[in-house]
Amino acid sequence: MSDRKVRKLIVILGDQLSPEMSSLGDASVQDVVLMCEVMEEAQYVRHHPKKIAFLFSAMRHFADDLRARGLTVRYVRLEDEGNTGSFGGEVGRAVSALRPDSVVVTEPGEFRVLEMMNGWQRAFNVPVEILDDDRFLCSRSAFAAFAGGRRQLRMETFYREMRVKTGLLMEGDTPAGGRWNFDAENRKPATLDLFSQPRKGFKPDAITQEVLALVGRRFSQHFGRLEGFDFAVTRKQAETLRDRFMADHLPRFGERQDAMLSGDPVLSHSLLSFYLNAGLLDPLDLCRRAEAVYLAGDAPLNAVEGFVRQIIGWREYIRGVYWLKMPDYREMNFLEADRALPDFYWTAETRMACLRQVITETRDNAYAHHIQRLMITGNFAMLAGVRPLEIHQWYLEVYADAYEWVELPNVIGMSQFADGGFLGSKPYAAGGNYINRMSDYCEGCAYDVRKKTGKDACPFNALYWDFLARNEDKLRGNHRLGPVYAAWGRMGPEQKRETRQSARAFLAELDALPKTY
Ligand code: FAD
Ligand code: DLZ
Ligand code: SF4
Repeated sequence: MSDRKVRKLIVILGDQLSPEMSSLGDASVQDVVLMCEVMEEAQYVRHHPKKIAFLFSAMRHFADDLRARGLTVRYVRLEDEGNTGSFGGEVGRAVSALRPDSVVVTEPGEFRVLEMMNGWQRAFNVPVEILDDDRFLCSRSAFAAFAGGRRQLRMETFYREMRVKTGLLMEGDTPAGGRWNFDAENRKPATLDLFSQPRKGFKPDAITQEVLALVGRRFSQHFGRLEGFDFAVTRKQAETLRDRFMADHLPRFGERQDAMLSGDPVLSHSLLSFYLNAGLLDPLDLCRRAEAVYLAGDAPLNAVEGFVRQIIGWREYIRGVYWLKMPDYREMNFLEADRALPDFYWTAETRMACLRQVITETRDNAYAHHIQRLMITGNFAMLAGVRPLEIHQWYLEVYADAYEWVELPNVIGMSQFADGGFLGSKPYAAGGNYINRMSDYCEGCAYDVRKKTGKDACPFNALYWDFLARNEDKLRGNHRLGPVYAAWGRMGPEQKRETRQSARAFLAELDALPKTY
């Protein structure tokens, strides 16, 4: 490696494991690919051990794929001698050792890392080219053009543009089935016929076993169980999961989207976000395959449209908002929430069965599906008034699909309404009734979902009204909340007092809990 002239040093990050990365565009034998396992990335937040194991193993497998393509890879393992522990340190070390003509990298998924990259040219005295990440269908500049000077954005408008742009589920100029959105058909409550077949994973191979030993040794103090790791770690394995989802679960994707059942952490969700976000699967390819299943008559339109909307709609929209609004977005706190994150988010020790269930699944699987994240852990944090930055950090640490570009707007905007309604039109706030309708959690709960106030009443009930009352001056003008404020207005003064007193008593108990994590 050291005797020949190196043209480009191509840097590939842990979530850039796609053969078609823009940085790999015209890669040749004259170039060197740099991949590095670094402590700074594993610990700037304390990632779930399953996420670290997944990425390290997938990175090692991807490096082997690149070598099989004839490329030279400089792969730095976590415990290799001389590992400086950071991206910047490793790029600097590689530049000194190889003296490349230039450094080439695809833009990262986090603002924090982009800032580092912007300093490399100066720090290492070498030209650095940062390319667009064209795995996304909407570039940062195209999204900025869409956003224009609007004060509020809406996903639905963006989504329609993406349908037209990609031609997905289009019949000429009109949407398949005559409607853009079939969500109204996708809200089936929790019933036992929604249970799905348990998902089969993969037995760890020798590379993964070595990584599991490393992660067990170095990251055992992080929240989350490493045991039972069975993720796909190669593109081929991820494609197997993709094909199983298309055949076995996509047809029922829509109707089960909002339901939650204790014995089934996945239902008909795809469980593909780990692989999409790390680059093992391609979003457009996934949508085209889903469309083909619909066209073949093997899945209904409401299911396929719902799935496609999540990917070319929500996923792209969320990324657009992230880059449009960073770095200020991270600090937003429209509702001025100021409570510490309750300790039970780290221990799952709470009498509230819904939170206990979702946090336990999160600890075990590094996964929870969308409604669990939004309407259980997110809803509770917002109702209780938890500081957005703290709950953001929790989400970034505990899910194996979490990278700031996708996690932050989902938390700050969608789930906490901390951006004041830039991303979504109203807060996703709900009391126990909603959770009871959409899940089987309340059956096993120490609290009574039908009771509104008092020590054994479901805490979500009083917290819901307390949240609305507490934030009335900020939220009353929101037209989508008109009916709920009207309902609050109809309550008698005694009922209001009792409700708010019940919420205050619960929150005081919460604040008195010891902090152990
Ligand atoms: P499915 O339900 O099968 O959906 C298919 C795909 O659509 C997903 O794989 C994902 O790529 C995409 N998708 C669906 N909803 C969204 C969305 N709101 N934003 C972006 N993409 C979406 N998603 C992440 O990938 N990483 C995160 O860190 C993350 N944090 C979240 C935090 C909160 C508070 C909330 C409410 C949502 C978050 N999401 C996040 C979005 C969503 O919950 C996950 O993408 C989804 O649960 C992943 O599981 P799945 O692959 O089974 O998804
Ligand atoms: C999440 C993560 C972790 C835990 N470790 C590494 C690593 O050691 N090396 C690496 O290249 N990437 C890692 N990642 C993913 C990065 O954090 C991610 O690429 C950036 O946050 C940009 O999205
Ligand atoms: Fe959650 Fe309330 Fe139902 Fe208990 S009763 S599971 S706290 S919603």
